[in-house]
Amino acid sequence: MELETCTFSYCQRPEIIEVEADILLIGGGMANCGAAFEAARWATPKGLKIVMVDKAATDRSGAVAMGLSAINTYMGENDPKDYVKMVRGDLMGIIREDLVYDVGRHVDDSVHLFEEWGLPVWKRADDGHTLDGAQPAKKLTEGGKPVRSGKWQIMINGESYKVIVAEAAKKALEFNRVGTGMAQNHYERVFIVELFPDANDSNRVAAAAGFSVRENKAYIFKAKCMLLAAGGAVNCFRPRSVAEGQGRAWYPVWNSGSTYAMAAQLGAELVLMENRFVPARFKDGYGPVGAWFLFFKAKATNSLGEDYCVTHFESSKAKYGKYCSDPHKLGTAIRNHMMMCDMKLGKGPILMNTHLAMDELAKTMDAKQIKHLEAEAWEDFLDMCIGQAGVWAAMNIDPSKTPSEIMPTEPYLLGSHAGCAGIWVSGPDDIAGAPKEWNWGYNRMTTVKGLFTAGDGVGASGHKFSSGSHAEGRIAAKAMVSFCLDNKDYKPTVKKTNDELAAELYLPFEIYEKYKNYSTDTATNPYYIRPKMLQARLQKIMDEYVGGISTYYMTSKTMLDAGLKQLDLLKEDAAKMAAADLHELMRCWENYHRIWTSESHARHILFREDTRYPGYYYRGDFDFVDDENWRCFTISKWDVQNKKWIFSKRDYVQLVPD
Ligand code: SFD
Ligand code: AMP
Repeated sequence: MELETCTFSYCQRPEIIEVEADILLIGGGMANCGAAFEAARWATPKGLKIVMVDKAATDRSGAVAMGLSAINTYMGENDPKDYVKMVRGDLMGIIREDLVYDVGRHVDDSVHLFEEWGLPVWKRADDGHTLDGAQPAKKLTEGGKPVRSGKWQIMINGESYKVIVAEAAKKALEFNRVGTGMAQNHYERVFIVELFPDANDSNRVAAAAGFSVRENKAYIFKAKCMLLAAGGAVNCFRPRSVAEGQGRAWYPVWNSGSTYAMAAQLGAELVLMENRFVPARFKDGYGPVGAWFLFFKAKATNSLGEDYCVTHFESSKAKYGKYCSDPHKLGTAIRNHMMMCDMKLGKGPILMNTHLAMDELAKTMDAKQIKHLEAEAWEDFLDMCIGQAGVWAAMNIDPSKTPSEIMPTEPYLLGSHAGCAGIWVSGPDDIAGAPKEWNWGYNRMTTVKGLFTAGDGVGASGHKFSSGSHAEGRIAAKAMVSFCLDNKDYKPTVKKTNDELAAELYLPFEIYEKYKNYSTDTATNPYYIRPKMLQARLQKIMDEYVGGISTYYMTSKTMLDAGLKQLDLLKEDAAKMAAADLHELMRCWENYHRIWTSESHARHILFREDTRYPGYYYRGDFDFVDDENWRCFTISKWDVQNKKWIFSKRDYVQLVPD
């Protein structure tokens, strides 16, 4: 196939801006807000420059954009070792225990900072009642008792959670900017497309190229080290939402796999990319269920009133063995599996019995307290998933009277929630029993020199959530400051010229302008494909062959082989994507990142010959959990020279006894 090139013969050349930094933060989400805060403290006195670049406005970017109603990881009275056990159990026995422990021992400090910065944390009054954030109470650091929804989760008034965390990050960046004499060190609405290796060392990161989604400007950032924390991957699979509702998803639609794709393209090792997260969510609005299960103590049942976690317990245990041997500790994937069993039997809709839960809680309450309880029920969604409150209002659902349907969603790829896809990283150097190979000098550095990650980027270490991602960003930031001090004389150099890089970024513009008059409808053209159509094709392939909703998450070698063939064709067509404006240009590059992420996911599922995560995906040809051969890390690496994927297994090592 003849490849198109951009010579700016048809589209306008952008202004090219080169920015130099010591530490580059790619993404402005929870992890990188933590990193900015932490790095500024240590880097500024040493004269090290920090730059943050976010595709959106940091105040409302990433997964926490809408806010959250709970912080899902807070140790408090718990031992981080128990946290490791919980994460191991939930993720079917394969995690990097050094990384998880490291998050556990640091996470509370981030939560205490959030409260210090103004985030209202609910407290338990002496009489046992709930004091929401508006009522005066002692802070956590002063001995205030949080309202625990579950063992690890605490309730917050979190509509403005991200704004609060971003404010601290922006202040830290400002401190660094003034302290090091920079003109600007926070770039919003700049989408990073690709990372580039150093001209003299192919395994070292040197530069990141991106473009403004508002102005005709291309950016080349050069840095000693980078923290790639651009979130997880959404919209790789065909979503349940259609037509008028499309665009709604549970995880943030603007996290398009940039983290995994850009790391893979550089040759960084990825781990457990077969893992995905399929959350049970309130139907159509994607409202999270945790607060309902844990805080309101609601039960989900099938339409006959049966509890699927009871009726399908024995059969699941017989099939998937020890990972569902304790009815009180069923992991997220296995709970999904049991729900799906009933759905396949036609026993849906599956209902969250909000009304029964509220009746039960109201038994010990007076009228005023009941009103407060009802407000809490609505606030759960108004704080983090406004669309779900909209569905309730539109469908005349009063949660104290009517149950709501829940559904398993389309799959998401992420490393910070109840999933663990991601990048293989160096761990802390002080964990007893951790293999030497798990630490190569700098905490959270990937296998590419100078490239770090955190939050959704770090693989084999789920259940960090918002707070753990922030803490992990801080951990990485400290290591990055050390890295800079150890590499003081390093000057990043890139093989390609800035002009060549800008031409690559703007190629979809050139294609559009060159060919747009070849048809009467600019959406349909023999010479190009618009990103919306390409995305639909990607989603259809992933859905039908790689275990999406249309096959009830089922796939197999034959299906994956067929899907991978189609992905190859899609990649050819992707080189002909066309963009009419800057927004569409971003859509094109998001799709490239999604395709890389999706291919890696499919190839990992193919490599792992067991059904490690029933309820997330099934291999019809290996429908069992095989601990003897597959309780191990699966590692992939894109061989940059030879342009092929290389797969291997790496030993799982248990550090915290059962
Ligand atoms: O209810 C580029 N999460 C929850 N965490 C909790 O602690 N409690 C909850 O209640 C949680 N729930 C929840 C959660 C998420 C969502 C969407 C909902 C409900 C509806 C999870 C956390 O939010 C999540 O774990 C962390 O936010 C992960 O942090 P991080 O930093 O890994 O990702 P991010 O925050 O999404 O930030 C990504 C950033 O990258 C930017 N970006 N920038 C430049 N170039 C590119 N190419 C880029 N691509 C992306 C983004 O703009 C963003 O700034 S509940 O369901 O359990
Ligand atoms: P969710 O709202 O589903 O994202 O879950 C929020 C938190 O609650 C996460 O820590 C989940 O692991 C936990 N959680 C959700 N549902 C349950 C459940 N039925 N049992 C135990 N923990 C749950």
